Amino acid sequence: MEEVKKKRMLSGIQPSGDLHLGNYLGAIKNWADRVDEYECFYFMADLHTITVRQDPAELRRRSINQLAQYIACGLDPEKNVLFLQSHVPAHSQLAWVLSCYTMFGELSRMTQFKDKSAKYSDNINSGLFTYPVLMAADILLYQADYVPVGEDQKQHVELCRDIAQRFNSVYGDVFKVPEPLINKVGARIYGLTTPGAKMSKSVPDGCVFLMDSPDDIRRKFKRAVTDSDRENCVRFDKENKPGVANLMNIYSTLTGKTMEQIEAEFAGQGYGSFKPAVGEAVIEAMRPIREEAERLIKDKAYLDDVYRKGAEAASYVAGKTLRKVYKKVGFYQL
Ligand code: ATP
Ligand code: LTN
Repeated sequence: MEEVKKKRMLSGIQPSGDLHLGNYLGAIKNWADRVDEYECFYFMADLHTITVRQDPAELRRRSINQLAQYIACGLDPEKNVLFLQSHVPAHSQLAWVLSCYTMFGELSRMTQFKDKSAKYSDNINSGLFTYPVLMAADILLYQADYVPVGEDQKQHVELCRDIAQRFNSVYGDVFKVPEPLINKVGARIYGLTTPGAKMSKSVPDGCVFLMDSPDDIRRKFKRAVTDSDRENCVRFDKENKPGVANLMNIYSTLTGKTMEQIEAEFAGQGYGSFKPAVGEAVIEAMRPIREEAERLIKDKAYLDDVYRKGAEAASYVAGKTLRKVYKKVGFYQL
């Protein structure tokens, strides 16, 4: 029987902060679960991070620590291609070509550019502006079918599709036109102290980092915001009790229990027992991840080897696309 070729999935995360429970439940855990179905490429987008100023030592530390954390979360390097963007020069090379097929007006409309140029008004560099072109290169080099991203990145993937279609209309079918895969709404985790906003590293008090100690996690859950109606009852009501709903969502995702089962489990007990119980469930879920990541971080030779093999596998695929593009646009071949 003929073997069916797996569809290809690709995504990147900027190594611009430590990974948290939102990243894990909203993204990485789902990636790890998809490995048998798809051929998967995941990379650390270090080239993208320097669109805002980075401390070089911190960037270096995060680029390797994040790999350890990805592996510890279940992204097996034997089954997924894991690599660092700057190790594969084809990303920068294709980005230049694509920048000549991307319109100034298109880039001006990107909401991330507008947000970031307001936030970093003293450093509106051209990399911040052309960020989506590099992202399009990341995706198109691998002929990816699907790109799992958060809602905020959808506009960039759509621009990538437009660039691919524009290029293809001139030169024939060079690029696969990718589809964005947007995380389900249920996968959105909110901050423990700010249930109206997503869990984010910029609010560290309400953010559970994968590398937090059990004591840190306990403390954060103790301080979690529940609701203001003083009902003190564990009930799933997103509208009126967003804090409780968020904790229930976390608990449900980790234990597999339904909202009804959780309501029954804590009936008559109030938040005093519920909050620590969610904290303990998170501690237990994070423990093996943290311990494995700590072990891997000490094994730099192994991590370097993963990056080396990842870059090799990625370069092979990316190189094929880049050569085709160079030929199509008319660069003289030796
Ligand atoms: P920040 O913490 O500064 O808001 P971030 O952690 O969102 O940044 P990204 O690189 O934008 O970092 O996110 C990486 C992935 O994690 C994306 O797929 C994003 O959708 C997902 N993600 C991030 N935060 C959450 C969250 N709170 N809930 C669910 N998924 C999340
Ligand atoms: N811009 C994305 C990170 C990113 C990415 C990519 C995601 C860079 N290149 C290619 C998917 C595909 C972000 O900030 N989350």
